[in-house]
Amino acid sequence: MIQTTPQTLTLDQLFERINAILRRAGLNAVQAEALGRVIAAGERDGCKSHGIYRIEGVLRTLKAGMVDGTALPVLQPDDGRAIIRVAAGRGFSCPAFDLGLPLLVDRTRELGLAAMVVNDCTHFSALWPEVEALTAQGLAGLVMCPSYASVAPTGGSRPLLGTNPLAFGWPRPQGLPYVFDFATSVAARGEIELLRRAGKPVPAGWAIDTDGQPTDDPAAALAGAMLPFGGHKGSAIGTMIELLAGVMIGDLTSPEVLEQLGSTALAPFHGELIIAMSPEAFAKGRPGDPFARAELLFDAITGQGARLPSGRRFAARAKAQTDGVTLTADEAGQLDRMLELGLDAIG
Ligand code: NDP
Ligand code: PYC
Repeated sequence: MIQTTPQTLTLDQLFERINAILRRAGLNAVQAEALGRVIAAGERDGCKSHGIYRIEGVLRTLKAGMVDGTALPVLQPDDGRAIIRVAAGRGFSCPAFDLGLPLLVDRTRELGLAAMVVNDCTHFSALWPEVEALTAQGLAGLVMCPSYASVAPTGGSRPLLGTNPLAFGWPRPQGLPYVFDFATSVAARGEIELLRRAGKPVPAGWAIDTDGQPTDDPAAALAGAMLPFGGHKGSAIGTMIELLAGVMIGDLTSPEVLEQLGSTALAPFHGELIIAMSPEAFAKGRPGDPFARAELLFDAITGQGARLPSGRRFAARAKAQTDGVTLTADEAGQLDRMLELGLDAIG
């Protein structure tokens, strides 16, 4: 039955609903489980741009034959060194990350620093679930990936860089980790798509139209180019991500992704770089406990009335754990349609 009223779900019910939709659409159990957890976590944490809204894009990409929903990621032969490689096999990135995580954690504890390279994956998700998987193990993490050409470099006027997210996490022994996770464009592209659907204007400074002129029209912004955050600084960091998580790992850069995919309506296909560090190993032999010193810094930040990144997200999580997640009638109806019709729900 298609819902016509708002609906409140427990977190388990939300995951089960998403998982069922993904299985119905043809994802194997490994991929549906990994994607279901990440999408449900996005909705739980109030990250609408990477919550249930992304299911439609997953299904559209499957229907277009641009991702293999039956792929199983494969851990590449381990040479005992710092770089761990996982071949996603043209499946989604999330199960590939899950597969490589235990070895990445072991290797980081052994060497102090290790990295996971995920190749040949379709990637649509937020990065904080991966950073938090590392901080939960007492490790610091830095995660990045390209997307598809949609951001003009500062001084340019055409899409070239991706929205290239960058996430960092620091473990806090007594509490929730310090985590930031953001697009290197002013906002994630998903935010503009959500504004378009809501009929709302794009804030000033986010995007330019196809003539290179500032625009507040979401459709014109999506057709034109987004702008990097912080001007030339964001432009350079976005370029660094193209280099480290594209060129350096032998995978596609954002302009190459768009050329292969031919559309920004599908989830991008590229690689991902996850760097894990042991704070104790780096601080060895130096004065002070790195975790205690980090707390002094966090206290000084919040002591000025500033908030730590992820604070809003953690508050949304705590509320959702108690109250569940409320979907609008439109959202609940759309989930029902996707469960009933599978890939036929996608026009
Ligand atoms: P936001 O600008 O919404 O947030 C960026 C970060 O800044 C968050 O950690 C946020 O914490 C924090 N923050 C926001 N306001 C403050 C404040 N006043 N003080 C301190 N910290 C603050 O993120 P984006 O729109 O840039 O990105 C959203 C998501 O999109 C990310 O999760 C990213 O991974 C994802 N993304 C994925 C892509 C992909 O290719 N897979 C591409 C681009 C983006 P909080 O959440 O608590 O507000
Ligand atoms: O929101 O910019 C974005 C995005 C691109 C790919 C996945 N998310």
